[in-house]
Amino acid sequence: MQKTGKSACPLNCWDSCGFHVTIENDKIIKIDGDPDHPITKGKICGRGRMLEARTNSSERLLYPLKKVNGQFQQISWDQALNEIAVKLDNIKESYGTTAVLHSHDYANNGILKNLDQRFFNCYGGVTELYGSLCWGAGIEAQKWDFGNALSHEPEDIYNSKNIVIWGRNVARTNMHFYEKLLEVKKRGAKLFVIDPLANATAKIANEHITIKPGMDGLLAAGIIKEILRLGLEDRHFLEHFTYGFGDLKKLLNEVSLTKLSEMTEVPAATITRLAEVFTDKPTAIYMGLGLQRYKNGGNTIRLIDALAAVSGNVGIAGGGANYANIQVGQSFAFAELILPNRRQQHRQFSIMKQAEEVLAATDPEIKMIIVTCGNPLTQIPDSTVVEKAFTSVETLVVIEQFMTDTAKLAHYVLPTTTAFEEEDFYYSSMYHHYVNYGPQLIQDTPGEVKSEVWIWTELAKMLGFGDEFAYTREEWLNITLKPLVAKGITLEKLKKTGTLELPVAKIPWYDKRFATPSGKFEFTSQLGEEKLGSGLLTLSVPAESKWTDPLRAEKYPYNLLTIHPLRSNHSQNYHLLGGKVNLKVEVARNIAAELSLENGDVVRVWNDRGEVKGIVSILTGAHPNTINIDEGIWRKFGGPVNTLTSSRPSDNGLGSTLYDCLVNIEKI
Ligand SMILES: Nc1nc2c(c(=O)[nH]1)N[C@H]1C(S)=C(S)[C@@H](COP(=O)(O)OP(=O)(O)OC[C@H]3O[C@@H](n4cnc5c(=O)[nH]c(N)nc54)[C@H](O)[C@@H]3O)O[C@H]1N2
Ligand SMILES: Nc1nc2c(c(=O)[nH]1)N[C@H]1C(S)=C(S)[C@@H](COP(=O)(O)OP(=O)(O)OC[C@H]3O[C@@H](n4cnc5c(=O)[nH]c(N)nc54)[C@H](O)[C@@H]3O)O[C@H]1N2
Ligand code: SF4
Ligand SMILES: [Mo]
Repeated sequence: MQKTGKSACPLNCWDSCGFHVTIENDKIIKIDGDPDHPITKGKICGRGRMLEARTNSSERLLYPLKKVNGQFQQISWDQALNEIAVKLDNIKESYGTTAVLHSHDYANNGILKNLDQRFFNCYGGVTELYGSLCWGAGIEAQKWDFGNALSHEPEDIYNSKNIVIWGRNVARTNMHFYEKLLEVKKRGAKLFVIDPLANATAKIANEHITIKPGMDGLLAAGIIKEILRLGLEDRHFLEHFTYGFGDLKKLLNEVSLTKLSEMTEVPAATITRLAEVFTDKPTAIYMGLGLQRYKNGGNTIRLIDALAAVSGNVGIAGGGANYANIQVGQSFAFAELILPNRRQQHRQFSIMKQAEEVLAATDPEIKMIIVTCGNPLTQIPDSTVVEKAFTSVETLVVIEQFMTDTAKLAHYVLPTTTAFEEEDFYYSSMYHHYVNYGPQLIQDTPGEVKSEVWIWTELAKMLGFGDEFAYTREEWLNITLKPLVAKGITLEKLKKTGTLELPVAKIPWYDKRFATPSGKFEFTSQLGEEKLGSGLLTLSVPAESKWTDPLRAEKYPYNLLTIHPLRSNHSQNYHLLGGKVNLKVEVARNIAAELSLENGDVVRVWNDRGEVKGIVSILTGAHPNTINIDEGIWRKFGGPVNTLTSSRPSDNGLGSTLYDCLVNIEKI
């Protein structure tokens, strides 16, 4: 018998969609959008639909595995967890708990996925990761400028006269925002896209401005310079609500528009025209995460924030420097869930540099790595070093749904449930502010897969802190919702409606009271000063460019972007696409012309970190000297592209520099 139920997409994505799932005989048959969801309104993408294939796939991991003499053998849960618990106990005794590294990312947006942190804190505190491959540089930047990284509610787009999509691949990565862009454009709003690639969003724009990768901060500086020259700045805002504007003016006086145009490779006349666009208010900026994955990423976002401030687009309807919406995640009771105070020892590795840090660690050495919700072999920069590090430890435990490149290296692989096999709620701090409920729709889970909540609970019992895990799912979910109950958000209501609006600011900073030390928008950041010795804005450029490293730029003359794939969420869907997956090397026209490359040619792309081979596809409208290879590709399909990328952290230490990468290319 068929029945349908509401659920939600668990994937790490801007959109956080509501689902309508069809089930027959305890099996997922089909996934559609939930038409009642206020934001996603019944539409979902192929990655969401593919969760059906993900759940029903014959390639799923169904039993605990242990590697014996280089081969995986099926073992019982009892054996797997007992052996892991004994190792954890011994490590604690002999080396201290920080000899364990918890390597994770955010492959699943369920709130209870964070219970891994509770487990490690109660164990005594392990080596944890700090920073983010994804958006770390920009989040930190906005904390310096505004005090937090907040976005306007999705409906506010209807108030914008001009919309600038700055390095966000909306049509591909944020489909419901794309729908809105089509709508507001029809109503007369003007759309500008600033991006080195002529992506599908650029195709619907009134104007597409291509730029040399990593140079967006300088473009923002140029636009501010022109706004000031033309006398178009918002003097009232600058005078009353900002701090450090004099420092910015001084910085801009040091550089000419001609120089900024030369470095950004954006014509000076375009920069002047953009000054008029930004001051023809309200103009909204929607930044993507691509533009901050550079050495200068934090400073880039800060200069774009500064542009929003100088042009008077901060805290007004239809404006905003929209980047992320951290207030969504900040709504829940995290500390009660993860118990940070329980840890007795503590060590942190940078997420970008975790491999190098594992290899270098001495006090104590890393004896065990436990991987949750992540696939470091494909997703972390400089894969050669990642592989070396992850094969160097005595014990690697990977909790997974599939035999990924990372799982292949493990000593123990623990098979876990998919979203529809456990109850949770889902949210994303990227775009909209609704939390979605995901019930357990499948009762009889395949093979011996277990939820992570079960895994942590059992391990906690074995290690003597079972009390900290003696809660039902309902109780766990209620703990996280505690701060919201007074505002009418309860689990009961969420179960009934499937989605609830969180009580967050819809037009951030409308009262012009900022969460910075000065209470103002800070062009010169006091937090930056305190943390890194200087909070001044700079005219910094990427680490791999002709301006910073001419020798490298001569050897490796092309900028490599590794943007997010259309049909996969990172590495999660490639193996489910059916047919052969090829590594596509997209090259700007000028590269094809210079090297006589044609569509379909097989090429080698390399630098001093590694190489990949793939098939040429020539891009129209891309900025000269730009190459793109989509990220997430498994080794068996020709990846990982992170063989080429650098683990260097961003300027403020908290972001990756995945797109700050020079390469060479040749036909083979
Ligand atoms: N289909 C799909 N959707 C996804 C994901 C996925 O894997 N697949 N992943 C989700 C996740 S986790 C994230 S973080 C988001 C990311 O969402 P986006 O920010 O939209 O995507 P990215 O691929 O990170 O960034 C790519 C965009 O930035 C541009 N870009 C790169 N460098 C520069 C630059 O220097 N300047 C400018 N102006 N633009 C630049 C690229 O050309 C591209 O258009 O997407 C989410 N949605
Ligand atoms: N070169 C390059 N590298 C990048 C990026 C880029 O743009 N370019 N983007 C970066 C960004 S923005 C991000 S967010 C990261 C994402 O990096 P990851 O989060 O590591 O990537 P995913 O492929 O989404 O997921 C990793 C694994 O989690 C597993 N998984 C799914 N659900 C669950 C679950 O519930 N429990 C457990 N234990 N496992 C689960 C999946 O099977 C998958 O193998 O990649 C980063 N890496
Ligand atoms: S991946 Fe994103 S757009 Fe696709 S269904 Fe999930 S939340 Fe929606
Ligand atoms: Mo991400």
